[in-house]
Parts: sequence; structure tokens; C-alpha cells
Amino acid sequence: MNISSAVFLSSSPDLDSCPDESVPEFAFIGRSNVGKSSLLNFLSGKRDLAKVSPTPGHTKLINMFTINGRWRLVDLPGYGFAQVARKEKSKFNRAVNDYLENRPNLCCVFALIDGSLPPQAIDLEFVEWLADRSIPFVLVFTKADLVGPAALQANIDAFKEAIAGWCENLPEVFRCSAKQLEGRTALLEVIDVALVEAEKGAAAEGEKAAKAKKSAAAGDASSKRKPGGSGSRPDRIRPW
Ligand SMILES: Nc1nc2c(ncn2[C@@H]2O[C@H](COP(=O)(O)OP(=O)(O)O)[C@@H](O)[C@H]2O)c(=O)[nH]1
Ligand SMILES: [Mg+2]
Repeated sequence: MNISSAVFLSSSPDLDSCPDESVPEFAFIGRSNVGKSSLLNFLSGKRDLAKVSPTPGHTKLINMFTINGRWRLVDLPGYGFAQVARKEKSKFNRAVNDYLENRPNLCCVFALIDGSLPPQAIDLEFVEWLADRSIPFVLVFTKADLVGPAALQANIDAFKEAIAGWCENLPEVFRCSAKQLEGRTALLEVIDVALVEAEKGAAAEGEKAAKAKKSAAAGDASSKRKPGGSGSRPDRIRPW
């Protein structure tokens, strides 16, 4: 995918104040200092898209960027300072929880994991939380340049082994280095594939709606929307 435009759209403190749900969204999240801002800048080709901050925990808002006028890149607050106890998994961040659980146009979460470290409890808990809710996600191991390939692979294998019990199907795994400019193509390919699926889904929804309208016009009472029905929210897009 060629990124021809990346434009800041919004900063929202909660789900209610997020923009409309008309465009497929891809969310990036990880522990503070995992390299999220660096990766977003690298992916978008804009050096200052997400400000690279030396101060961990800097971003508290749900930040959205419109890419190529076609999809949104969503920069979610890091979870490094939530101090989540094992039994309090719902408390990462209310806005993030709300967004991840209830955003119908969320296509995929890119869960960023520091590839230079062995599995960290907070990352494992977050991935368990995603898997519990069947939220579609892939794992992105960052800072691949900091360790040798064997150590990186060992960290990835240990992580996969730790989550194997929670995930029905193991998620796709990617490795990247914003410093050495590696891993961009594979991540953008994930988005490309998901966009095609999302657009197919949207076209099918459109056809269904057009058929319903036609049969309603023909006087078919069964196709009329029930009062108080759930409206026109599309089904959650699940490309994998
Ligand atoms: N070696 C290396 N350092 C990185 C990489 N990505 C980010 N960093 C460094 O990690 C620190 C945190 O990066 P940042 O992008 O601000 O992380 P964020 O807190 O997750 O947004 C900064 O000092 C970055 O320079 C990478 O791919 N390789
Ligand atoms: Mg950052």
C-alpha cells in the first residue's frame, strides 16, 4: 500500500466523542515506551504523525488519523501505568476498553510487544483480555534491531506459548524495527487485505439494505423494521 495522505482527524477522551463509524479503523496499542509512536510515524511515512515522546505515558487520548481518505489509523493510549492486578482485567483504561469492545468499524488491533524482552505480564494480560472478547488482533514485535534474530525468535515463541491457552487460533505475528525501517510492508499488507474484506462486507450490507427497501416498497410487511430495533449498525467486521 502506498500512503499518499495521512491527516490528523481527532483526539477523543472517550468513545462517545469519537468521530462517526463510517470508515474502517485499525488500532495500535501497547505498553508505554514499546515504540508505538515511532512505528506509527514509520508506517505513515510522516515523521511527526504521532509525537515520539521521551516521557512514557504521554498520550491519554484516542487519536485518529485519516489515511488515503480511505481508512483510519487509531493511536490508543499506552497501558504501561495502569498497574493492572490480575483479577482486575477490565481496568486498563475505560476509554480504551469501550473503544475496543464497542467500535463496530474496528477492523483489527495491532498489539505491540517489545521484541527485545521476554514476555511481560502486562502484555500477556492485555492479549488475554482481547482474546476473551474475540476482538481481532495481530501481534507486532517491535525493536527487533535490539536483539539478535535467535533471541527475538525465542521471545516471540515464549509469548506465543504463554497465550496458546487463551487463543483459539494463534494470532498472526509480525516483527518490525522503526529504527532500521523494517516490517512496514507486511503490516500495511494486513491493512490492505482487511480493507478489501471490509469493503466487500459494506457492499453486501448495501445490497441487503437495497433489497429490504425494495420489498418494503412492494408492501412486504415482514421486512419492515421493528419499532425500537437496533438500527443500521453493521455487523462487526472480522476479516480473520
Ligand atoms: N532500537 C530501537 N529503539 C526504538 C525503536 N522504536 C522506538 N524506539 C525507541 O524507544 C523509545 C520509545 O519510543 P516511542 O516511539 O516514543 O514509544 P511509545 O511510548 O510506545 O510511543 C524511544 O527512545 C525510541 O527511540 C526501534 O525500532 N528500535
Ligand atoms: Mg508515544
